[in-house]
Amino acid sequence: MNELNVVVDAAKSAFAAAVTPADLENAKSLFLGKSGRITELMKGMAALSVDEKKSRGASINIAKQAIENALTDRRRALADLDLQKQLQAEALDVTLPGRQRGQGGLHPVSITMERIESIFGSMGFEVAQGPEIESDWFNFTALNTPEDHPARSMHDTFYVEGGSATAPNLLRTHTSPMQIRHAVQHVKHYRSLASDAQANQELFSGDMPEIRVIAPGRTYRVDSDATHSPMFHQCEGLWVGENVSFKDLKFIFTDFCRTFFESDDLVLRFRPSFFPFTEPSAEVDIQFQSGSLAGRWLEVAGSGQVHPNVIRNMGLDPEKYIGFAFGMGPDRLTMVRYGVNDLRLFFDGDIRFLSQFQ
Ligand code: 2NL
Repeated sequence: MNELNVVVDAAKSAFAAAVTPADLENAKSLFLGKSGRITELMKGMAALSVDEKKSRGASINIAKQAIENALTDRRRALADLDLQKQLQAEALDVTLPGRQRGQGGLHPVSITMERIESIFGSMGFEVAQGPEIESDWFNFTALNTPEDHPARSMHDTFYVEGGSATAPNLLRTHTSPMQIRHAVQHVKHYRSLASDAQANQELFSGDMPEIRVIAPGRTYRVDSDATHSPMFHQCEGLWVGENVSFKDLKFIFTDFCRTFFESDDLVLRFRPSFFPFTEPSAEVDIQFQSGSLAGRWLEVAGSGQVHPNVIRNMGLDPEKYIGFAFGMGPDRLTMVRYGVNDLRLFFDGDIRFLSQFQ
């Protein structure tokens, strides 16, 4: 092998051994620098004849060109390698699933509340919502609850600041106070319409439209175990008119239960009971005739004919007006509908439980 090829090969392997651009520039100067091998070979031509210089010079130039080409190739290869490394380091795995925002949904008890509102709404009932901090009057006295009733004790009810010394404010223990508020407003509204009509000699009979209302919402009692939570939900219903009877209550409540539980294979039982605000009073039990709950009586509501004292506290004459009322627990209805056995699951906020209802 001639010595020029040896130099070119040496340069190629020096360039190949260089792993960084700095290595490569050092290797370059060994061959192409001021005192590099090629420069030395050029200098060595001084003693040659003109003809020899021509052919030797041409050969050296070819060798130099080959070295320069090898250098350019290696520079490009190192730059490519560098780019590859950088690309690898900054690589994004586009097949990874993105970070998604979890989609929210309604709480099972809220689903029940919405169903109750929509079913009673379709039967002509208004929905009344109001304060969770109530006065003693609306929560107890207006509802014919005696001074010595156990519900009025500190053991059963959360009392809060406000109100009077003898009758402090409280967290409502049922949603009936909202129905009293609604009834009082309703009565006032139609009385003022009637008196305006009379003053203006307009044609208005003065007859008050029936009160048909439900009051859904949060309620509070000092109670906490597997089937009682200090905060729970209630939905009460009230129907007052001149020609309302227990059969109307039975009819709408039967219809409600069959729609709510999506089963016509279901019967109701009205069992005599006692509440201070109704007389007579009855517990409402339901029984499925088929399916996994068949044969068991399940208590779903309390009900009764509104006590004359309560009718009077609405501003109405109990000799003329008659009312029917009921109260149910949406938490319990939700447990029955979905087969949940512990009430506390509704209030623990565990996403694994709650997401099953979406
Ligand atoms: C129960 C008992 C009941 C009522 C609620 C009511 C409301 C007014 C007047 C008279 Cl404004 N009564 N509500 C009547 C009977 C029973 O609920 O055990 N609820 C879960």
